[in-house]
Amino acid sequence: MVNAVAVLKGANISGTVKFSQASEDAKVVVEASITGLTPGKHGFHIHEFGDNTNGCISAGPHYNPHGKTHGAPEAEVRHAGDLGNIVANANGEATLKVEDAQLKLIGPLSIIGRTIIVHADEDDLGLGGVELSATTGNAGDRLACGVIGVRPVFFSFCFVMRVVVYLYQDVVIGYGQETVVLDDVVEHPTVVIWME
Ligand SMILES: [Cu+2]
Ligand SMILES: [Zn+2]
Repeated sequence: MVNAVAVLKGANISGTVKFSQASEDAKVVVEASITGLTPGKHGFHIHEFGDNTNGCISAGPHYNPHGKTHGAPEAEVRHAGDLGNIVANANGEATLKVEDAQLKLIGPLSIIGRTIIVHADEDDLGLGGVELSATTGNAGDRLACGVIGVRPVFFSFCFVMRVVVYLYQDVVIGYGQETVVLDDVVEHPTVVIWME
């Protein structure tokens, strides 16, 4: 499991985008929460570089390791970084939860260290019929961006306790007892209790 996060910052916009991938061939789960947008659709992409020295501009073009043209997230022909649009409600708040088969956190095509950007306008998903449709979806200005970095993997308290009990089960079973012959009864008695 690899987890990542980007903190989006713009003039009036803030938000977080979390990513996780269980294995290199698994889909990447993307969960975004953004505030301060104008209501409606906003282009949402991963751009090639994690370089924000000149603001979101220096993040470069859409991340496109396979040399394809711009497209919708569900299209076969798309940039790997094409996540389509995120839709803000009347209060300017947008949330998104998707699973994506072309993004990677694990392996040579990892998006960690690249930039995620939310745009001023709607991404036309390559279908707008103008010159920029094929490269950017004509999504307009880069309103907010953040570099995707490694996020720690947290386990629940119960999960951690199960692991501890499993590792130290012989100690736990033997504590305060003169003779312990539990192995004949059930192989991992304490684990059975904790799994309930
Ligand atoms: Cu973009
Ligand atoms: Zn694109």
